Amino acid sequence: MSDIVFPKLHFSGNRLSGGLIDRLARRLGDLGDIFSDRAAYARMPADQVVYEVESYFPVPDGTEGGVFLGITYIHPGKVGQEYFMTKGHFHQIRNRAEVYICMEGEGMLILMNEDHSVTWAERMEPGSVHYINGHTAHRTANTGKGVLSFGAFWPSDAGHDYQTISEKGFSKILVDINGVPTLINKP
Ligand code: S6P
Ligand code: ZN
Repeated sequence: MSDIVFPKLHFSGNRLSGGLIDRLARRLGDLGDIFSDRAAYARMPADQVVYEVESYFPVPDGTEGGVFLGITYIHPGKVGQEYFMTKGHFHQIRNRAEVYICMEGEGMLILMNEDHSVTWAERMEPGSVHYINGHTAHRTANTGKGVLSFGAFWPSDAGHDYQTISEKGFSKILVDINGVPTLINKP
């Protein structure tokens, strides 16, 4: 299999091209269970795009030994005081790690341990590199006024467990308190 030639991709600063790129958009209507302020959520348009992801999957999902990559673009905004953010997940194979590299904007990488007892956050700014250890749930929030974009690189057999986060969430949420992104216990 080592003789397969993979295309060289190109990242323009706001778009990935050159290969078979998978594109998805997550709208408020797709994210009903992640935001805490239900009344604020109900007042917002369901078709508003919260984030977009461009991914490159050079090998079939589940292949051991490959690497996937994705660029995530989170738009600025809040639901109530909670910043626009990704759904968040554990990897299906829990010990699979991941690396994020922030390219544009301001944000926070929110992390939670496997038994949900500890949630913490790392600040993202252009050039910041984040190693996400296995067994750690991860989600990102845009705390700035422009788009937050970052690259992600993860093993092709990692898989995604969204169900656990959908049912239990993270133990803390990231909210704007007087202009300062602050982690607080989930109401
Ligand atoms: C994949 C990696 C990212 C996220 C993306 C969207 O392992 O962590 O590419 O998929 O940031 O987040 P989510 O939680 O909706 O997949
Ligand atoms: Zn991941």
